[in-house]
Amino acid sequence: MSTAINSPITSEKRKILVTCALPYANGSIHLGHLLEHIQTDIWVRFQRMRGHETYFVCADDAHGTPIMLKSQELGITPEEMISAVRDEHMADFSGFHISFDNYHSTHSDENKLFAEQIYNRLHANGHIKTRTISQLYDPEKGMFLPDRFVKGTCPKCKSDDQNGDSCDDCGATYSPTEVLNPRSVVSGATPVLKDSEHYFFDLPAFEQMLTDWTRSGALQEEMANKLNEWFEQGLKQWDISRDAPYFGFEIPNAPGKFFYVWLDAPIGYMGSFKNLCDKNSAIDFDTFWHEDSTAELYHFIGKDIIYFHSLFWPAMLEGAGYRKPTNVFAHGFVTVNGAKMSKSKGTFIKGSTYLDYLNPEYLRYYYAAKLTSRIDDLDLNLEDFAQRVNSDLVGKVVNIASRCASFITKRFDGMLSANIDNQALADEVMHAGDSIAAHYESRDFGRGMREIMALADKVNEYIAIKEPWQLIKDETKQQEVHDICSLGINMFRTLMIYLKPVLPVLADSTAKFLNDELMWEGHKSLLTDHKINKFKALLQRVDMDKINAMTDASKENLVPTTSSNDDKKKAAKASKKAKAVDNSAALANPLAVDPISEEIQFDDFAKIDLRIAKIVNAEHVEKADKLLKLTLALDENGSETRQVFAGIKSAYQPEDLIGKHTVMVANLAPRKMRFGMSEGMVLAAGPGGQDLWILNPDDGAKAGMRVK
Ligand code: NOT
Ligand code: ZN
Repeated sequence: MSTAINSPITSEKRKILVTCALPYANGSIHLGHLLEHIQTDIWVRFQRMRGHETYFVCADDAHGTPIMLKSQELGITPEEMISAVRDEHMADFSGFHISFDNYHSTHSDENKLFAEQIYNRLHANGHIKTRTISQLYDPEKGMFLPDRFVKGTCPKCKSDDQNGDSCDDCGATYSPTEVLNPRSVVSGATPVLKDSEHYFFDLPAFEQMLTDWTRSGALQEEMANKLNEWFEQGLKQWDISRDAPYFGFEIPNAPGKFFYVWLDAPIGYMGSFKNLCDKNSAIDFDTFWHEDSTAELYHFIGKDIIYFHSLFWPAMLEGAGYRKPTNVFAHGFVTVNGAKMSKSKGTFIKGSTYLDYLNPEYLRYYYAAKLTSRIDDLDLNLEDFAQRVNSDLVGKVVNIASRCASFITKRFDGMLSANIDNQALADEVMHAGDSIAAHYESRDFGRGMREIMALADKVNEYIAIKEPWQLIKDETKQQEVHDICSLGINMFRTLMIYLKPVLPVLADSTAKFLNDELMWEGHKSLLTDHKINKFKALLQRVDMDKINAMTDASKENLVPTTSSNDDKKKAAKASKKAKAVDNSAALANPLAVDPISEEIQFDDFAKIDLRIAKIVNAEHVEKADKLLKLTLALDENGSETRQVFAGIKSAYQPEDLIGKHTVMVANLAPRKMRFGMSEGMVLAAGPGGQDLWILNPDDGAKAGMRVK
């Protein structure tokens, strides 16, 4: 049963296609990438929750010179490399609960088809021009050198070892042909000038359309300013061809010429969406891309790639007869502890390293709490991060549930009261839905989070004033306790509905706890006379030790882990080279594999005495951040027990373990640990953190049984 308040029904159903920028297929996902993917994912989950037909697609950006060269360094084909990297990227994104509808690659049939089609249409419409240009060429390697692959002396300040296009010392920018004593980063050879015919996209022809387009929508203020600057400087033709050898798509009717990676990268959005449509016949490609489409199309990007998305891309779409984006949303860069992410400080943190130590929802929340709709940079201050998550999520939100739940379970048989103790408080929390939704919609997530936390403060204050833990002692106040705690649980539920786009997993465990789906519309009603389940700890506090361990491990990330020394040397060399050519990519060996575990003989296996044990006691171990101390009984009446220290604290509260059965290794030689003797092992499975499960045998199993 639920008690509804009156508020207008959400507006009509929208069709929304959302993308975020395509990560390059030669480096690992790091916390900088994740700002964008988390921002986009929150927005997408919010739209889905509101009932809009929303699709979220992405892909790896698989083409270009750096990818070609890196695969050569690794001694594998580019196809092998990009496929391994794509697997790695997908695993990282799923670890952070990024809910793509599709994750494709720009090196795909669909993308080739659209790249050729768009190019052919632009060509037929007279938007492709050719002319011969002169560029630096590596005579040893037999290839033209992109700017970043030339190094030399700065023509302005004469400082040595500067990039081909800009000087780190004096900040000058120049053309690579102006560099003094130039050398090729690829082979070390002195480059020579060489002529070649290039293909250009005639961007200036689209100036009027682009001006109109940028004024038609609600562009971010900083973006509008930037575009005005570019219009004032005058648009230039864009070089879209590269000469072989190049990893990419060959240009139709132009042997030896390839599309520049940035030509087919945005087309990758279409390619990925087409691939989704081909897998799901209910989604119609044209509905989203036809010239006259009324569906909405949004690109979330970093501030460094605005030019591509707000000039080249809309112009290409227009010139080829497709619709243009509804809007492009740019965000700033991530700094860590106030500075650029640094490998030596351990603040260049890969997504997978983060996941080894911390719950992804902490980061989702912290980014949400600091995101605005503007293009400002965002600082991930690691101490503030721990403090903010602990105080907001654990101390405010989850605290409401942990203060109220046990009374409901123990005293009121898990049933929420039929009464509403404080209608004014309930109304205030329920009515905030529209304003919080407006903050999500406008990507002002930080404001939304502040509003939610202010409500959580009010609810906590209400509970603190009422003191149900005192009232419970008075036999005549039982109904009051029931009503207070029921309202507390309801308010927790409403806040978790608001937080669901940010914290999908916490919302999921909350849904199970409350027997309720936490739909957006649910914020307008309360659960009364409703059965809930036993409360289990929903979220652990962030532990500063884990953060430190994560930054330590990030320092080690500089040398990728591989199975043999030879591989290590090779990978380190490749990494060094990659560093020289691509500072933006993390230095992972894409082919690093988990070491294969050692093979044992049947006799070795037979020695292991696996036994069902009953956990008769479990307790915290002082100063240990991972361990619980378990007392395991090898028979049902507990006459033979073993003491075991198990690293399962992140996943279990001691009180939840007592009375359970599990599987243990009973004949392991006792080991002296810092906290005492450990006389066995319990078996558990899972990636770690909260996702760790001790093996839980069937109900019929009794302590002492051998496991066969
Ligand atoms: N791989 C690029 C980058 O900066 C982003 C490509 C985004 C897709 O990491 N395209 N467009 N336009
Ligand atoms: Zn200089």
